Amino acid sequence: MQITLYYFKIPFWRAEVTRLALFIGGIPFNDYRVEGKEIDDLKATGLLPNKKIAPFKQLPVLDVDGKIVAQTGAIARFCGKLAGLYPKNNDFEAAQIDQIIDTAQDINYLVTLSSRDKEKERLELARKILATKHLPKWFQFLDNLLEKNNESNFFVGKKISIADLAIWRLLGWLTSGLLDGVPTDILEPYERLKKLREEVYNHPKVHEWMIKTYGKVI
Ligand SMILES: N[C@@H](CCC(=O)N[C@@H](CS)C(=O)NCC(=O)O)C(=O)O
Repeated sequence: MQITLYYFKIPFWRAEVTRLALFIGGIPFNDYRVEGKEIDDLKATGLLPNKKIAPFKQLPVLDVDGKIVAQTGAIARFCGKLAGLYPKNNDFEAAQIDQIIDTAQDINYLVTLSSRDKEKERLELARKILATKHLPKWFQFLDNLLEKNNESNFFVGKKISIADLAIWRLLGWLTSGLLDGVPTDILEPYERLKKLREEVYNHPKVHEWMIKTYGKVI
């Protein structure tokens, strides 16, 4: 099977969940980072660098033996199954993982909404509401779900899944300081989310990927 993942040249959760799943699972893939004119072409024509159509003019897009599929969750689940990080024979655990990926989408959407205003004061207010109301609420929900899993420090069952990779990288973004108004210590009250981050960072393949791909742990 020939797999190419198209995404931008950044370690954003939408791509990193799949890149990491494939890397952990030892599945070879082409980690195609779209840049420059290729991004302009994608926006203008909807065409990927391989001249195939990105269905929603957005990335990530996965090419599997010349066939295309889009949407972060669909791609992560497909690759998660290949890599053994998403169950093939346990529909309930699969749904539990899905609920986390869907939550990552919801949180991402809240950040997008808070970034829309170009006017400085309104943007600051939107970010303040994000950082003091929305994010704490969703972090607490996630922390509660982690507490319910007695089998490990991960979201579902005994082992790491695409749910953990998605939230780990999403949290990496939210605490990076790149989002004005969102403090880097915003995770401080959430012991289980902090533990989850630690577990994922300590995974030897995650560490190896970081060093190999970015030259450092990010
Ligand atoms: N619902 C899509 C959203 C993907 C998305 O928003 N991708 C962004 C980059 S993170 C993008 O391609 N933006 C370009 C655009 O929408 O023009 C998914 O889950 O993959």
